[in-house]
Amino acid sequence: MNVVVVGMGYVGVPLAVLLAEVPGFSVVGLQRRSERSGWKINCLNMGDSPFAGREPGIDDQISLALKNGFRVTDDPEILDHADIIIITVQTPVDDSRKPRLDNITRLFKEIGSRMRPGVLVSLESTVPPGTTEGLMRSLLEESSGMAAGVDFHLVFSYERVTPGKLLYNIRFLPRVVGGITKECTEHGVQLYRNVCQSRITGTDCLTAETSKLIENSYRDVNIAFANESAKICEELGVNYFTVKALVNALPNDKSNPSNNPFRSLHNPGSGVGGHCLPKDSWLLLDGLKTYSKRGYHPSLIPLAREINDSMPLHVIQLISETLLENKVELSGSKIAVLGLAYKEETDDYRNSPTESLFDLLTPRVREIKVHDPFIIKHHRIKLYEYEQTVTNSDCLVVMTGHNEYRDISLEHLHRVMRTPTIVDGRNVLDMTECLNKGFSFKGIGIPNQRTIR
Ligand code: SAJ
Repeated sequence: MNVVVVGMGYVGVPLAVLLAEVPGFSVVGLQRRSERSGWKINCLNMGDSPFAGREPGIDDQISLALKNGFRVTDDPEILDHADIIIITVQTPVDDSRKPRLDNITRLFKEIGSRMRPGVLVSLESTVPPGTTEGLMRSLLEESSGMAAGVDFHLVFSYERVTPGKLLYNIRFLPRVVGGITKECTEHGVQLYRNVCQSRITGTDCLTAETSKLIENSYRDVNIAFANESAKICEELGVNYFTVKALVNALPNDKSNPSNNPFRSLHNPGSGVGGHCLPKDSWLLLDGLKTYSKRGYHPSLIPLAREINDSMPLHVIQLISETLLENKVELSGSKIAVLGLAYKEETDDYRNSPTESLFDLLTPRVREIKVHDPFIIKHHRIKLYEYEQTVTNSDCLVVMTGHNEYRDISLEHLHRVMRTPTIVDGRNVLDMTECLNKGFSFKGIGIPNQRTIR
């Protein structure tokens, strides 16, 4: 069985190397030589992981895959011989929150012009509801002259990758497969049975596409609720994390304490980044616009996006407040930022809140230096060593909850900073300890001042 996985990113690489282990599968990764990702072709063919963050098991899985004949190419001719084609390329939204489907459109035309009868095409990239059965199906049919569901199979099956758990999530999280016909769905389910050891549910395309987007919009709304609640707690002089522990302690599943079907307050933070949450709500709303018969316009989901996108501004408010308490003007200050990645323990900085903070702060301060243990290079933000970042700074801002930031030496920090102030955007430092060590401290969700006696 010839399998082609298109797009060697956070979704495509773990899936391809797991499929390469399946007896009888000959797997090839197809990756165009783009400026951003072309380097992955040689990297993977040399047996190296393209991920800098911690990815348990990925190195061994890649070398095992190479032994099983896995390789990566930029030559689309490989599509001519494929029995299974899985598309895992990114589907971003532009600045006006419009889905950018140009890349995937070009790709589907190429696939359609090359694919053989009987091929199974599985789209994993997140798309607006209706895209698989609509745009993608017509692109494949027009460029192949074949009929979907008759001459070839077409499914949408969404990924649930999380940097740091790439292999685990594919193997052990439930999988949804939505086909344009029942037979297509069955073919898709059979494919994923080779890698997914959890429940695989068959459904239709539209339901699968909508489930993916509602799942991530649900998470985004929950995070927005945490962010708004944190601001309320700051104003009231209450610790949000104390409130969270009390609320989430409602009777829960005693046999599985971390599973609480009744309450699950999320964590507030310096913002919501990554490859999924910042865009998936907009993909959902775009699909709704296409299909909406009554012109329904959701309000909660877009508002949650605005709340989450406003968090870097809240961080700036905390920075200027704490500097003013120390008679330092923002305009003359030197800011030390810890964390460029969008979440802890990864090198992924796509849609990172730190990028927004950097853009908002740069014109308003004297200097801003950024550190991240997992990132050496960024296309427009210079990275510094920790010592260079914090020395002679007026405010230390924690933007990403990397584990190593939990152990920074406050004594050392107090010695090398010009003004000892801290703003904690990820609740990684202990306020009392910081205050005792002589710092001014503000944190998202941490009491600003005691307003109610
Ligand atoms: N975040 C918060 N508070 C929270 C949780 C996350 O501020 O309580 C922030 C993170 O710092 C990050 C952003 O939100 O900036 C996204 O974090 P995430 O944990 O949702 O991580 P992602 O983007 O990798 O989300 C993925 C999603 N998976 C896919 O769509 C493939 C999401 O559906 C999963 O729920 C999530 O992983 C997960 O739970 O691991």
